Amino acid sequence: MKHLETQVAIIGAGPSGLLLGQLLARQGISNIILERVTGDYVLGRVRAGILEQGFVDLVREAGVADRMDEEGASHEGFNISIDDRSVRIDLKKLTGGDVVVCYGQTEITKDLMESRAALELVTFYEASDVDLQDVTAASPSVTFVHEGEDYELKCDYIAGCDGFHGISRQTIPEQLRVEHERVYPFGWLGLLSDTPPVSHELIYSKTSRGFALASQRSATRSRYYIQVPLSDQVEDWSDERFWEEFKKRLPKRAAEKLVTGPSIEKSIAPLRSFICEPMQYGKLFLVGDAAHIVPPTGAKGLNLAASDVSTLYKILRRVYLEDDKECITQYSEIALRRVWHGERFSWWMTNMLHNFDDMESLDLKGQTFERFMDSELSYYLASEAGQKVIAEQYVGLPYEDLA
Ligand code: FAS
Ligand code: PHB
Repeated sequence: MKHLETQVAIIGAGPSGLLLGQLLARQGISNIILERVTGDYVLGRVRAGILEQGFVDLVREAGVADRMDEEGASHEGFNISIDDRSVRIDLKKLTGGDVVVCYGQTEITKDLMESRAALELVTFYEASDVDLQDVTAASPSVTFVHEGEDYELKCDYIAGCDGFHGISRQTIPEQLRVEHERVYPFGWLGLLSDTPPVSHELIYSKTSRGFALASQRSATRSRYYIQVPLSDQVEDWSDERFWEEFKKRLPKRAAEKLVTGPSIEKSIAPLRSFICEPMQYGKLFLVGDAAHIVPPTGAKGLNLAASDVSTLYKILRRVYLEDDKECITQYSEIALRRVWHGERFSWWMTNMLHNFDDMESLDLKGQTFERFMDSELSYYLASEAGQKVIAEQYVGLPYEDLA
């Protein structure tokens, strides 16, 4: 058994773990990251694309914003269309100046990985059998296997940044966890292509055929989604079938401009709302997808992970730089307040924009539920007050400071 020590053990080298590790290192707080798969595998997962201002500010504070500032695109608005009627949500005007940045999660992760390597910070990729020990004791530890060697990593705190399928959440005793979940009766088929985006701003499109989203990664790379039944497999969808269906779900003016091409990535993501309460137990803190999942309709998943990182970073900075150990009790309450707002917005946008007509929903037949949601969406789009409600949440509610 090889013995190691650090101040903060981080489980998972996704955006949560890498961003936290970078912020802590810049304050001289030592940390070691344990990641189950290879760095290339992490980079191969195509996920989020929209960054709230809070996330952008945190990336700048982490000192890895150069490429994001150069290649990221500032978006001052986005569009919601119902069949062929489009309404532009003017984020900048409705929020008094706030916007979002379009820059892929893959790129952020790459920038963080490169910076971590340049700083020679320790990351164990392909670490297996990761197990959290004595998380309620004064000195917790993490055991794992790497390249056939057994390790014990002693630490002061553990940040569980290991996503929905990680080990950290399961370390909180089941009888102490309250888990809220809503699984949606459809998924998102996503396609990435090196084709010019159909619109310079995002289009969230609700049609009688189902939902579609036109997003992007750059002026030459598009990211598109369509709602599909949960029973569909990605093999059921050739590129041709995707383009034909996607075009039918776009507003006419956009459909006329659609440039198609071969997919460079294509996958189906299930949609769920999930929250684990509390988000901490002893010296263990759950961060990002390890604690919560949102349907991507509100572009909140990655952004909620960022606000968790911000709260935990502020706490650990106060613990180590001001010797204030009491403040750790604030984490879960502060993190959950913002997470629930993000969960509600994502649930609301998902209900308003998707077709529920082929399933029983809540206590209503799909068609009836859908008619309520049509009315809800039309009401909010028809007034500046309603659009302001959407805009304020889309750009991201403010981060909360520690008491
Ligand atoms: P991640 O899941 O990204 O990272 C967790 C890491 O922990 C992984 O690298 C994993 O390998 C590792 N790990 C797991 N178990 C471990 C163990 N036992 N030991 C060591 N390491 C372990 N969000 C949006 O805002 N917009 C989107 O369009 C969007 N699309 C998505 C599509 C899909 C298919 C998925 C799954 C998520 C999507 N999300 C989207 C949400 C996504 O961006 C997450 O919010 C984001 O990846 C969260 O980052 P992390 O918390 O770091 O978790
Ligand atoms: C994306 O670009 O992947 C994206 C953008 C906005 C969303 C979801 C996904 O709401």
